[in-house]
Amino acid sequence: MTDFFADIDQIEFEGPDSDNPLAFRWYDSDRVVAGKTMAEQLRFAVSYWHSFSSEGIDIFGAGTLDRPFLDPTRDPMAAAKEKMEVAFEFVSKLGAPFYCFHDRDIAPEGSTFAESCRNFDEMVELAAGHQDRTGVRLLWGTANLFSHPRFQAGAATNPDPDLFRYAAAQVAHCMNATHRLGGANYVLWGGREGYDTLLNTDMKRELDQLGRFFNLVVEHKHAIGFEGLILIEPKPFEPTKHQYDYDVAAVHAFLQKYGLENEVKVNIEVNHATLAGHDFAHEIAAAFNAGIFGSIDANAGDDRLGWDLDRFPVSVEQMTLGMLEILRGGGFTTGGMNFDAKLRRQSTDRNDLFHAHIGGMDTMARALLVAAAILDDGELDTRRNDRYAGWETANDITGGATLQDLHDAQLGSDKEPVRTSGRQEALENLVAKHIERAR
Ligand code: XLS
Ligand code: NI
Ligand code: NI
Repeated sequence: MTDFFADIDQIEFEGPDSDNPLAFRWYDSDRVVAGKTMAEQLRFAVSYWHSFSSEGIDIFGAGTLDRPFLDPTRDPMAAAKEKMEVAFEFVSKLGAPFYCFHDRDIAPEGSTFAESCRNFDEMVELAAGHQDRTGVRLLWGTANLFSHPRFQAGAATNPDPDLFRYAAAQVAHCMNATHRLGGANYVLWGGREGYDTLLNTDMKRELDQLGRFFNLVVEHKHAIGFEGLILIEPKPFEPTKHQYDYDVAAVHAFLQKYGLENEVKVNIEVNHATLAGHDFAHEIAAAFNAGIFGSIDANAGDDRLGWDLDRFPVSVEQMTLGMLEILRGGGFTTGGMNFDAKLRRQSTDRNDLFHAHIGGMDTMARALLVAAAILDDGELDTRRNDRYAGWETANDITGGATLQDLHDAQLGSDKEPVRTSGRQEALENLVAKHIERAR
């Protein structure tokens, strides 16, 4: 085991009054909240790409973070092995139960597909050893079908069938590896599955290709006996102007059209919801309504910047409203909360990675406590149910009245519908009260 984070010991829970910046104030893994431990409710995962495979580059400048194993002059496999040791040191010291990766995060691309597979297989065996040694588990794996220039026009939706074949092979290999590592789920993020201009794009054809691709993925899942969920991660745009997996509603319609609605669920990312013009909570509720809720990429955007900022979550209120929908829906099964979030480019101390995750985990843990308190108290749900109370006696509508029947009945009645208050502000105050009080 490395001592890359030499001055960090195991991060422990110390409670809300602690002043130790390297302790949890809210995330108490064994504490039971809403029927399960916090660890079971939240199922936190560290994302390998932002934390260990990215050095803080932006479009204007070079990397700023202290990640010596990303030095391009080093032997790629030796560097990948060191990176993996650092990753497992970090996740174990943090006390997160899971991690997530793209194939290319853990192993370098080779000069041929076969060499890439060999590199990856070698690193997967090492990961299996690290998992056994530390008890850290894999929440999900995914294939990177967007970084290499070969994917400039997408993967499954590429106009060139050779690219479709290449992507299919890469996904099969990554699914096998995820299965080998006991991964709880497998994720497909659209990457470059979308388009920039209709001048060169046959949208109908590309959507059919994507439907075919996902059906192949589902068939492969069953062929290898993988029991986790297959998850699609919706995103409205970036890198392409129009991503096909725009939001939960678009993904649900797509899944129904291609016969996948009982096989594939969604991985909802907070910042992607914001980019689509939705609240995080809306996307979660939409997914539960459609029966396709799976997992969460926990991060945050910025109200004024319209791109995928991947900040660590800090808003207890925003996350509370999301957690409320997750608890109402029954919580996670095999999904969890992956911190698809990265350090700001000036956060250059090694320990900043701990501060970022501690803050994110405490924010989500606190949101869980507040959401559980709101449901336990019951007033919010009582008020919501009361708004619909009239439907309990609306037997004419539910019992088959025609439009003409409703017309005739209204004509013979002098009853005016009575308006009642939606009480939004009072309900917002109710949430604020629980945010203040939940401990
Ligand atoms: C990009 C996505 C990506 C996926 C995994 O915006 O969030 O990081 O989560 O491929
Ligand atoms: Ni994202
Ligand atoms: Ni994501």
